[in-house]
Amino acid sequence: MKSSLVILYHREPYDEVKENGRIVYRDKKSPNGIVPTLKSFFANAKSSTWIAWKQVTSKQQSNFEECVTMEGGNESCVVRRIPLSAQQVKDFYHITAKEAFWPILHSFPEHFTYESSDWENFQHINRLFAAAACEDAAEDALIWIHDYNLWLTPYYIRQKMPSVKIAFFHHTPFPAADVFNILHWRQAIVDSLLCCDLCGFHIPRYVENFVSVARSLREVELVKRGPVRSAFTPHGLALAEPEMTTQLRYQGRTVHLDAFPVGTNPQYIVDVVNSPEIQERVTQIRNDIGDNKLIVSAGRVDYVKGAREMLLCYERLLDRRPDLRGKVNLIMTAVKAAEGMRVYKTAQSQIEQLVGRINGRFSKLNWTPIVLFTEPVPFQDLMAFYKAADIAWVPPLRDGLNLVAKEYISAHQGQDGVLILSEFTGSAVELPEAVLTNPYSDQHMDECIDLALSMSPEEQQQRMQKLYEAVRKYDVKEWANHMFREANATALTSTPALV
Ligand code: GDG
Repeated sequence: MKSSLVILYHREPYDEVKENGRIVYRDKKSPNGIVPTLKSFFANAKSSTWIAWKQVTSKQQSNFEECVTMEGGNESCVVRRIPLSAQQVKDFYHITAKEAFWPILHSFPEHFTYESSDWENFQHINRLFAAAACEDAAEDALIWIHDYNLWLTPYYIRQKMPSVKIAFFHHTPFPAADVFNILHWRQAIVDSLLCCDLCGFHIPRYVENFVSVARSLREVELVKRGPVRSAFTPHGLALAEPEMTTQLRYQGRTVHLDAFPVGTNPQYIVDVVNSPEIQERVTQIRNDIGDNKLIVSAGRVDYVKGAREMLLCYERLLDRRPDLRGKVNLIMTAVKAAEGMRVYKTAQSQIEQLVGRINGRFSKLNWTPIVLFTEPVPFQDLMAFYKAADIAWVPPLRDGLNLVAKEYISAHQGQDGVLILSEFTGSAVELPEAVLTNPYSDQHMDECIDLALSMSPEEQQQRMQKLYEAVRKYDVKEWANHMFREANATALTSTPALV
């Protein structure tokens, strides 16, 4: 049976475990994150395909099982893995994506490297994804593609399947035209995105940036535009937009545009932090640090995430305010990048050196200012850190959205806590009651940490209640539901492609 829903996402939706010498594809343990939500739609469709890539050796390639079903799953919900060699993965994900696309998407043109990119490999892998999708999709299927790694798949799919419905979601920021257009391959990328029925972004600013890129390169017609939804702050913030384009027309096709930010799973986080086991961990952490203020910072090592700026601010804090030495603790996860991502080496050593310097300068026998984890901490521990922390510090220089901010809010259930959030994250437009900070300004960073450390419990609660309301309303299920609603609605207004 052909699939009515095809999801293209770089990660597989299960954990691969070996049991009695046999490989079993088992449900992922944690229901947090995007994959479990997407998977519930995948598993509930009458017939569906999930397409991801899998690294294989040349020996494994010869008898590679491309299609698998999950343990206990519906036989008509198939996971298709595109087998890639280590070299293809390196060229595609570690070099072309991370050294050329990522810096442009995050408005860091100074990190952009053209020479090392392998565009042909990128095209080839996108073609493999598109061919797999076309093989499985029904004529009227919905194909949902995720992120810039698959930028070209809409084009390849559209060539073969003019009437299939294509929705694309960008998880990263979409930069202004004068930055995006640095990309040598900009026309091919934009032509492909213009083959979609629905192109989704986290916030209206990214939609508007995409529109200005499209208009700078092609004769697209603006069809519909209007005020942004009430979920978004329309004025006064770095990434605020009062209005947004919702329909374009190009070569006889209507392209719907929309902003619907990814959410988290607040109920699950609340259940975890309220469990006796985590409550005990939280009490233990609080007992260990006494009356000290606890700050948490979580994320991957990446120069866009602002860890360096945060650490320098923390160092200035301890320099400026000797009264705080011994009275404040920072727990930081800076999960190191996969082997082979040379672009993150400098960022990682910067973090390690700064943490070493700060701890070396200020530690006392009974107090260490920063505890750093470079390996991922277990999810339960992270939730205990969130719950125990007085402050979450989220300082990216640029971030598509940022889920850590939403997870911290969920863990505090509108009661207490302070969120310091960079204005340059997509989340800031949804969460204006956070302490919004400008990571490009030392002075502003200093003012924000001072404010967070001295905020009264009443003000904390006032802000957190509003933040919690927003996070609960736009959770990860609402994000996926929004996409399905909008993608289905496009059928009413779209005209099939001219072939
Ligand atoms: C991309 C975009 C966009 C962090 N440390 C640990 C750990 N984490 C988890 C957090 C959170 C996730 O990693 C990070 O999510 P973000 O949203 O902050 O960032 P990216 O990974 O860069 O994701 C981003 C997102 O896509 C969704 O569209 O928001 O802008 O860049 O869930 O909890 N988890 C565990 N241990 C850790 O040490 N277990």
